[in-house]
Amino acid sequence: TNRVFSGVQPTGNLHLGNYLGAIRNFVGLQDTHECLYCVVDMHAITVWQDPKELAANTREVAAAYIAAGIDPKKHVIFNQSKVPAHAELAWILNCVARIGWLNRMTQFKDKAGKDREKASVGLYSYPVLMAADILAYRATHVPVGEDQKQHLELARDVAQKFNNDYAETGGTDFFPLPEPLIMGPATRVMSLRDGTKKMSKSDPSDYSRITLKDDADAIALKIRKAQTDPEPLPETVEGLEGRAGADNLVGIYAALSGLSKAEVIAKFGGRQFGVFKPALAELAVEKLSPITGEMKRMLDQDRSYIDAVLASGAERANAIAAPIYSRVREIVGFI
Ligand code: AQP
Repeated sequence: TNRVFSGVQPTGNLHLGNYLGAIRNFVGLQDTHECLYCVVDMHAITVWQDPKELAANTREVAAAYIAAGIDPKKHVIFNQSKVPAHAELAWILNCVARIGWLNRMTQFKDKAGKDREKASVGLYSYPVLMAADILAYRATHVPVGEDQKQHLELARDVAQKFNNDYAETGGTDFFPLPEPLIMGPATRVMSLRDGTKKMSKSDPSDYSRITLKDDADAIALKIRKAQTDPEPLPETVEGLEGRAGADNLVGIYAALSGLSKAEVIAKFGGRQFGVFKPALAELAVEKLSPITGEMKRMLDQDRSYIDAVLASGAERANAIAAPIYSRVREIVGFI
């Protein structure tokens, strides 16, 4: 069977990159795959989170999933910490993964910063927990943004090594090697303040990202202030090369409209940003406001519904993961 697993961290500031690079693609897989979409709260605490905010942010991600169009009756929406198999399997996989593999992870290097000795051990072994998230369900496909590609490769290596290490007791082909699904024209949305950096939740500047909490005015303001150059838009897609800010805005327009970048350039090539930016703002508001409006409604008025979705999702996720983990225990030799 084809089983999809993916997750988003409840670390606040859920943004357009998370939506276009991940959540929107989750929605599109529902007709063809069995899907599990997780709010990865255990990943979130690899960097300290205020407990009250963590709870609110967990509901926010769940609300985004539902508002974006994931059907919680047909598919599974849950938070990671409610299903014990994630942590249990992560321990075993920590013993399968090699330190040398983790040392190559660029996200750790970026997030740990200069003083690496002060980073949490959890941040370091984050990719192993991510492998456990996926393998706990023997998921075959993982829709993610481009920045997660390296972690997915590690998950495949971990699965392969587990299967080999435990071949004699039933490991052979036990874990499928999960395939990344890096889909659509917006697999890497860039910061609105710096077109060479990815749009991110932790950027100190609120102007760097459009969040799923922004109203129409905030969206318009942030796009108006987005960093570009003084030239008008080029007449060809090739003309976007070396113009990171312009390229990013054209990419966002393409992703939101369903047009290709070439089609966006055909429409706006030669025009000034004074024309293009308001058009982009209008499009962004049109596409995002139904989702952000529904999120806000749920978070303000229907928290018990969100909690019920998460509770039912956790039960169903556990029903899939528990028997798989029982097999893992046997394969490893735990009695
Ligand atoms: N800029 C982006 N463009 C496209 N996809 C993106 N994703 C994140 N940023 C972009 C994708 O969103 C999913 C959820 O991400 P996450 O919350 O699990 O982790 P993250 O990558 O750490 O998120 P941020 O926003 O980038 O946070 P910080 O500030 O901590 O670095 C993933 O599928 C991711 O690829």
